[in-house]
Amino acid sequence: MEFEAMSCDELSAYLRSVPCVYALLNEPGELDIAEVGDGNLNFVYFASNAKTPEKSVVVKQAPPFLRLVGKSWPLTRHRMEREVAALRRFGALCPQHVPRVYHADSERFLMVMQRLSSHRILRQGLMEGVVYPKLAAHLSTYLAHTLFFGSDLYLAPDVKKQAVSAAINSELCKITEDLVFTYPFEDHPSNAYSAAFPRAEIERLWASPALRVAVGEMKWSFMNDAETLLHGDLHTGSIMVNQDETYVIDPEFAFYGPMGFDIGAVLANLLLAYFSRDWHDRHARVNAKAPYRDWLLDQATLIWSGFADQFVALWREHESRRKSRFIGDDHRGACAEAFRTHFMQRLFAASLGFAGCKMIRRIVGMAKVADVTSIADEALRATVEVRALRCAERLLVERHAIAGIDDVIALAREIQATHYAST
Ligand code: SR1
Ligand code: MG
Repeated sequence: MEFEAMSCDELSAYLRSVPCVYALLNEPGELDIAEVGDGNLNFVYFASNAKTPEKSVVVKQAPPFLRLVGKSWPLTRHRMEREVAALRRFGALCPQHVPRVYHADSERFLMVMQRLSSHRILRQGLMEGVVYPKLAAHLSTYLAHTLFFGSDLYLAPDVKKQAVSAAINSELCKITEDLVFTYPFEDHPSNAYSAAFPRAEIERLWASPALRVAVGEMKWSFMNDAETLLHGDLHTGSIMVNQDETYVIDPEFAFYGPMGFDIGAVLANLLLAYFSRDWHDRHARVNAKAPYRDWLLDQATLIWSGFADQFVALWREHESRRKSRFIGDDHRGACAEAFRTHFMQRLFAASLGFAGCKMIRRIVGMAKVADVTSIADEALRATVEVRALRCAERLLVERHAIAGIDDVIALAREIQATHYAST
C-alpha cells in the first residue's frame, strides 16, 4: 500500500490513544501539531497540548523513502528501530546528553520523544556566533562514555558480538559508504558544485594517489572496524544546545563502527564552521568578545583532549576494578599503558582521516551544510570551499604524521591565511 504521512487529526488521535503520551501531555482535549522536520530522512512533528503548550513532545516517523529525494529513493522503515535502540542505549550511558524516548511503535515506525524546547540546533548557533561555554565538556563526556562502554574495552566479548549483530544497519551504512567515501572521489552525477567553485580543485584531489589511498583506508575501516556503537552521523545538525545543556539527537545511522568516525564528524563540522567565518562574522547577530573563529578552534582542542582524558580514565578505572587488562597482565601494567598510548595515537589519526572525508563530502557531495551554502557571495563561498578541501586533504594524507590536536589547529590557521591562486 502507498505510504501516506499521517494527517494532523490522525496523529492527534493516535497520540491521545497512547496512555503514557496522553499522561505526559496532560490529558489533552486538543493537540496542536506542526510538521517541523528539516532533516534528510524523516518526518518530525511537535505535538503540544492546545491549552498547556508547555506540555509538548516530538514525534518522529520514518517514511519508506529518503525524505530529501522522495519516493525515487526507497528506504526500509526499520531504520526507526535502529534509531530507537541507539537512543535508548546512549541514553542509558549519558542520560544528561540524550533525549528520552517515551514511546516507540514498530508497526507505524514512529517514536515519541522528549521535546527540547529551550535548545536549538548547534549549527545555527555557530553560524550566529553564539558561545556555548559547556559545549566542549559535554561533547567530550558524551563521546568518551558512548565510545568506551560500547567497545571490547568494557563489554564481555560474547555480549559485544551479539550487540554488533543486533545493530547491523546496512542500508544506512551504504548511504555513508557511497556519499562520504565514494561519490565525492569520482565524477559522480550526485555531486554538486557551487557556482564559482574551481573544478580544478576537485580534479586535483581525484588525481592524487596519496589522497585516494587514504580515503580507501578510511572506507575500509568504516566497513570493517566494528569497534563500538557509533552515532554514525554526528555533525553539528545532530546536536542541540543552550547555555547549560547539550543533547545529541538523530542516531539513525548508528552501527558498530570505528570510534574515529564520530570524533572525526565533530572535528570536521567545527572546521567547516571555522572556514565559513569570513562570511558569518559579517552577519553574526552576536558580538563575541574574542574572535569567534578562535573559539571554534578551541572547541576542537578541548573536545579531543577532554575526550582522550576521560576515555583513558574510564579504561584505567575499569581495569583496576576488574583486575584484568585488555592485553594481559605484565604485573606492573607498563605494557597496558604502552598499549593505551598506541591506541590513542591510532584513534587520533583515524579521527583526522574521517574528518577529512566528511569535510570533502560536504563540499563536493549532494548533502551540504548550511555554514557553507548560506554564503551568498559566490567568490567567498568558493574560497571557503577550497580552504576546507585543502585542509581535509592534509588531514587525510598527513594523519599519521600529525602529532597532536595543536598541529591540527596550526594547520587550519595556516590554510585560512593562505591565498589560493585558483580562487
Ligand atoms: C542522502 S542522506 C544525506 C545525508 O543526510 C544525513 O544527515 C547523513 O549525513 C547522510 O549522509
Ligand atoms: Mg540526521
